[in-house]
Amino acid sequence: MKLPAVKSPFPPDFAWGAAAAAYQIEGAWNEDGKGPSVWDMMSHRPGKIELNHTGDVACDHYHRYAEDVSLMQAIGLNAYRLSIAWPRILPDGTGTINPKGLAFYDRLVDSLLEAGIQPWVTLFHWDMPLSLYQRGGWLNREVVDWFGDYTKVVVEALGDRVKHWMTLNEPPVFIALGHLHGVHAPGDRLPMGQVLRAAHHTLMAHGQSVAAIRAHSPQPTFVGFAPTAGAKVPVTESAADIEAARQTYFGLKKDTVWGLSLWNDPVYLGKYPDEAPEVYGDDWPSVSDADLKLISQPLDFIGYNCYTGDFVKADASGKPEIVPFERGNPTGTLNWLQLIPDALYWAARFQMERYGRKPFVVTENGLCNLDWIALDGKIHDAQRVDYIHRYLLGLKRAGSEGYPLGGYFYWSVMDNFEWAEGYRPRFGLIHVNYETQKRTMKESAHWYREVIRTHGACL
Ligand code: IFM
Repeated sequence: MKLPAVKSPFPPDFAWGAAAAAYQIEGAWNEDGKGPSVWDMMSHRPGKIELNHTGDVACDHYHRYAEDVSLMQAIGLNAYRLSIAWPRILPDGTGTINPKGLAFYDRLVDSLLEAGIQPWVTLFHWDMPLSLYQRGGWLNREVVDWFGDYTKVVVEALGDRVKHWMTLNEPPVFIALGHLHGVHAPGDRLPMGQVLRAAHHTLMAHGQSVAAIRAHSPQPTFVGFAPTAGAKVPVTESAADIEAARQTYFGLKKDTVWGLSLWNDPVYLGKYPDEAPEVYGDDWPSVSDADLKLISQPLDFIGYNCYTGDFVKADASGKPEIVPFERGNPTGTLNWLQLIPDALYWAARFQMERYGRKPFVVTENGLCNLDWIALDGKIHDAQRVDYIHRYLLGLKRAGSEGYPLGGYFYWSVMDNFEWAEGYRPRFGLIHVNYETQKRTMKESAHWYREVIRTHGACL
């Protein structure tokens, strides 16, 4: 008897990917005409980054990209998420184009395509040109046009080969950590009113960039962005706990910009959450209909960077309550990274309930671990394997329940510069020896290869 074929929750064109970002891996910080970025400024200031590490050399990917692409091919990736360094293309942020900068991404994109790997390009992963910061950066409304013009340059150069685009990576992080808490570049601690104004400009710049991609791409595109927020997972699947988790996921809090709805509602629904003016009071910026129209350019997928989250329950009166982690709950080597196995299921479900059904793309997910090369020459990162496995099972459940899936990008393809924490946290599928630049595939890379080969059937 022939058994009926079981439909895979992962569609045939599912992107099995890994990600990285320009400043974290490229190095070559001042080569071939690149201008300085806010991260060059920040990392060169003594005491700002753990052990005063910088991205000056990083993984030297700028010179070693061919080897890196071969390793991606060896893992079997069919997609790689890279970011473009804005100051490599436009050293001053606007105006004169640096052809050598564009040529690097030209070579990288060609190598990826030759290796059968689709480039998914992020236009901004935090390295704003320093000269634009000196003109006000995200606080200056002109940033909307600066980012739109930069997008046009990149899309005109790469759009014949690149179909998949993301505008911004994790706007809540570069706005909160960079402009409110001062621990990421540019290192500012601004009052909340200014932070919210910068956030609004960021979203408008996203909209302008989407419009520029659509206007200048010579081929059909797949466009989105990559916000982040901790997932909220109900402790039980009772209706009350699910509702409590949903409310917490989309709720806003005064004095922070971490709420997912602050970023996603204007993008997908064309309006800020109704509660925003009340929550933020006098700090709330003035927002016009035209601004919201620009921000809410239709997107092709729901992107989401997801690492961690919280468990939530309804208390006796039905009010949401965060359930503290059990002592000893598994974490990464960064404390904020808690293991929340069902995170991707609940994130996909809650987001699609609110924003409609579009392919859900996990634009980042990963674990920083204590990885080193063992005496047998291998890297036994069993915890990373287990972490990815559990999160992918959550994603698989979402797919099995009919939520459309578009892709999964492990963060990161290789160990790299983890911002304020320097090179200590290792997230990679590939181990990097920063002294020799030797790359070694970790066990997780071999395991992920099998997941990709079986199109998720081995999960
Ligand atoms: O390394 C970062 C990345 O740049 C943005 N998302 C989270 C990662 C791990 O912290």
